Amino acid sequence: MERTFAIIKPDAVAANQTGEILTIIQEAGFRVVGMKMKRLSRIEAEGFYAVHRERPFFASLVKFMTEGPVVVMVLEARDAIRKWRDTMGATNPANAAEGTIRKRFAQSIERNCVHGSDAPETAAVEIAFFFSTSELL
Ligand code: FUP
Repeated sequence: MERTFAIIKPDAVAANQTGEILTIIQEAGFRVVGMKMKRLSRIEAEGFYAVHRERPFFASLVKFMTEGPVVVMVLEARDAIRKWRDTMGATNPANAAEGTIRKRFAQSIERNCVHGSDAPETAAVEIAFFFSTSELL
């Protein structure tokens, strides 16, 4: 079993898509081992996306990620990292496959409704960024 880190981003929470996205997650066979709703501070969003600090979209991305509440989650499944990225679809919804979350709900490459870790090392860092061990059930 593997764990990955997921976010339902502010656009999807504001559009009341949280329930539908959770249904997709559960029907895909993930076990939700941690989940909370919170509003990211600017410091948290900048820290979470620190690898993108030099990119031209960084300031806009931080503004978007702090505009309203998000749902942060830890998902468990066999091959969870790849499986969740396949379930989300491509970063840019214009390139996302039919049936993926981003194809269905996302508006743009920035407002793309969900996040998922891209590798085991980043999953470990991202999970620890938001969850203590006792919050993973
Ligand atoms: P992903 O791994 O799918 O989250 O994608 P990236 O790590 O490449 O990008 C992280 C976030 O930066 C994306 F979810 C959205 C944002 N982004 C932009 O806003 N503009 C871009 O051109 C690329 C990424």
